[in-house]
Amino acid sequence: TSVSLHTAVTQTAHEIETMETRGAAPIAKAAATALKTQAVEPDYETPHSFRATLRAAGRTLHETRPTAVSLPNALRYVLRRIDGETIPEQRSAVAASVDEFIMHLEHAQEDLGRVGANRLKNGDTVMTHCHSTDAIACVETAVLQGKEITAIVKETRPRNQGHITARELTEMGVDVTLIVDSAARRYLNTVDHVLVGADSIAADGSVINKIGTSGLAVNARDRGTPIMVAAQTLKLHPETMTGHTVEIEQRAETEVITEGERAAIGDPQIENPAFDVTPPRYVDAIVTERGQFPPESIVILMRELFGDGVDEPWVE
Ligand code: RUB
Repeated sequence: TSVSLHTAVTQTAHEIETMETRGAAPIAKAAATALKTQAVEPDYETPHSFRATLRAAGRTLHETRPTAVSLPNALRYVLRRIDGETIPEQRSAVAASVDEFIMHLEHAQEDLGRVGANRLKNGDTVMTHCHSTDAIACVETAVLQGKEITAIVKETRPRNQGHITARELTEMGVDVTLIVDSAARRYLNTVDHVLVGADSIAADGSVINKIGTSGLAVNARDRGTPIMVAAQTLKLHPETMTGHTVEIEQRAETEVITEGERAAIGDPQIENPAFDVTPPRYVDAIVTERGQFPPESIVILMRELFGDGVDEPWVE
C-alpha cells in the first residue's frame, strides 16, 4: 500500500552509496532531509499508506552503507515520531522531527567542538586521518579561540578524503602538511594529538572509523601521542549493547587499482575494507557534545540515551 518513493529519497540514497554524500554526520542529515521531502510531497490516500511509504523510504536509505550508525540512528529518530491520526498531522510530525533532529545535530557539533578545543593548546600540532566534520569542528573552535594549530594530514587511500581535510583546514588558517599514509609513524613524534572522527562507537568503547585508524592509533600509542576521537552521541551504536557487531563495509576493487593496472601485475585478488576497529585501549578520549569520556565508560552514556532496547522502525 505504499506510494512510490520520491526522487529525493532515491537520489539521496544514490548519493550516499556513491559517496557524494559522506561522513557519518552529513549522511544522517541527508537521510533525515530526504524523509521530510517524502513526507511533504506526494499525495497519500490513508494514514496507513503514509506510514508504510515512510518506512519504505527508510529501508531504501538504510541499505546504502552499513557501517555508519548515524544513518539508522537518524531514521529511528524520525520514524519513531510519526504521530497523529490524519495525514496532515503525520506530515507535520515528520517535518518537525526532521527539523529538530538537524538542529540537534548542528548544536551537537558546536558543543563537541568546544569540548575538543579544550584539549588543543596554542601551538599544538594534530595528525588527522580521513575527513571528519566532528574532528574539524574541534580545530575550528580552537582556531576561533585564537590558538595557532598546525596539522599533519594523512591522504587516506584509496579515496583521499585527506584532501578534503587539507582544504578545509587551510581555509581556516591552519598550517597544513599532507603526507602519504605510510609516512604517519615518522611524523608522530612531532605531533601533540592524533585527531580522528568515528562512524560508529561500540559499547566496549571500540571506535569504528576509516581503514587505517587502528594502525595509526597503535603507532601513536607506541610514540606516546594521545589519541582523541571526535564523535557526537549520534555515533553510538546501540545494537552493540546486546552483543551485535558492527558490519565493516567492503568497497569496490576498482577504488584500489584500475582493471588495466591489475591485469599488468598478474591479476591479484583485491580487498578493500572501508573501515576498521580501534580497541578502546588505544583511545585516550572520546569527545562528544556531552563532554569527554574515556572509551571504557561510553556504555554508561549509551544506556542513558538508548535504554536497553532498539527497534528497527524501517522494517515492514
Ligand atoms: C568517513 C570517516 C569519518 C567519519 C566521521 O568515511 O571515516 O571519519 O565518517 O565523519 P567515508 P563525520 O569517507 O567512507 O564516509 O565526523 O563527518 O561524521
